[in-house]
Amino acid sequence: MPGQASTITKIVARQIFDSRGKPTVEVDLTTGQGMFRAAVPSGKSTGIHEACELRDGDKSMYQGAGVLTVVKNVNEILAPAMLGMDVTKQAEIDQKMIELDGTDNKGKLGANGILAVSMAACRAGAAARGVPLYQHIADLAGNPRPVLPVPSFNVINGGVHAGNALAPQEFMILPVGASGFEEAMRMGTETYHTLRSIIQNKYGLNAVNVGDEGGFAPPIDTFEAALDLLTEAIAAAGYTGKIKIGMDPASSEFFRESGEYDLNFKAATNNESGRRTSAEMVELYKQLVAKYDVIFIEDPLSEDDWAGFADITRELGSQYEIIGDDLLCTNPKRIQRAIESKACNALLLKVNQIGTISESIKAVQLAKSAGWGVLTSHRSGETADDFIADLSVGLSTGHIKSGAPARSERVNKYNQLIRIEQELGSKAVYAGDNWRFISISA
Ligand code: 2PG
Ligand code: MG
Repeated sequence: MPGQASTITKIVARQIFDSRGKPTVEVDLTTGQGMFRAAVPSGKSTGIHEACELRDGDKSMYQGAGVLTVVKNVNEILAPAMLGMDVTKQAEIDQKMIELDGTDNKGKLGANGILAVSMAACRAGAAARGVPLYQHIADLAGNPRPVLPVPSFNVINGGVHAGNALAPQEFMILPVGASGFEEAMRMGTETYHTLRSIIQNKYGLNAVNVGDEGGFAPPIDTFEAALDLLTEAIAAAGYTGKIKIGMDPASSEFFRESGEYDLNFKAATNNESGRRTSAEMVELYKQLVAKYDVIFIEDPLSEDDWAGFADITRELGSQYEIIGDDLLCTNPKRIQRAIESKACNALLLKVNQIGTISESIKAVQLAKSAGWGVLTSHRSGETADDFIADLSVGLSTGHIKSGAPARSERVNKYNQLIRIEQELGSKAVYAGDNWRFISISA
């Protein structure tokens, strides 16, 4: 029998609201140690191969986006079945929920409900063992070296996250040259505020309104215009060479049935001049990385453009990180296919794409065993839950993206990393130049 400290005595779910004002799921899980809470995020540029985020579909409430069915599933199906289980046994807890759901994509009970329980159980497991959450996660993964990630601040927002005409979704800055996480925050926030002034001077006050992830959404419509702004801001802040650039075009959002990409997909009048083939997109990226200080491209091509992904990885993969987000959906089966077909060389880790912590750990282990990088990620719809901060340290993912250094649902992940760095003291290791690959095998 597990000791009382690690035994689940109660699970209660409720509907709360995310950073876009959309319903999402929160769970309180109780053991002899107390109550442990977790809330799940929600994406907008979601991949079609993600685990099922179950919504009520009742159009008379929340435009169909309610999660009351999931709340009921947790309270009436998962909770009674899991009472008495041991929270230090994360794999058993997650396996039990996978079996109770019984589908491939967690579509019966909802991955959003299952994930909330999985995260809350993980927190309870750490408390039962008397260790910090990042250490508990490191132990679950057999990682002997927890490392603080480089923050990847999304400072220019486009795509479906912003009300401008810019097709690519995210332009990020990474202080790889910082000596530690706190210094990375200083470099990132100074550059963010410098960028604000530059944008205001060029485009006026309206242009410094922000998108879903706290980055500015100026009236620009090309990759080059965004990258010029970042390059100027990094230089003006005094960090040239120390802050690098990452981008997430999230190109599934502008991939058309015709097999082409549409860089004008948000333009008021679209004259089709923005149409590009997969090969033309690869050519565009080659020109961009030659001109700007870019270190990674996430989802350069669409979620099922396996051939395009293999092309760009062959062309640029030795020097640059090519990250699969919609392509992989944190799904070990898709990761395996990408390893075999050399479709990318890094995983975007989003826990709600797969739905349990154990499967997320498996996905990272698989990616790392192939020598890939891993970028821990938030979703564009977030909550105050800062679980992914500890996750990134526990799995030594080398970098984390949690939006701009603005808006509490973004900054609270970065703030938790400041706390972890302080707690580790002289034992803290910052990924820095090592952001791309950190082994987690013993
Ligand atoms: C992405 C994410 C997070 P969303 O594409 O990487 O930045 O966006 O959560 O909308 O899928
Ligand atoms: Mg993405």
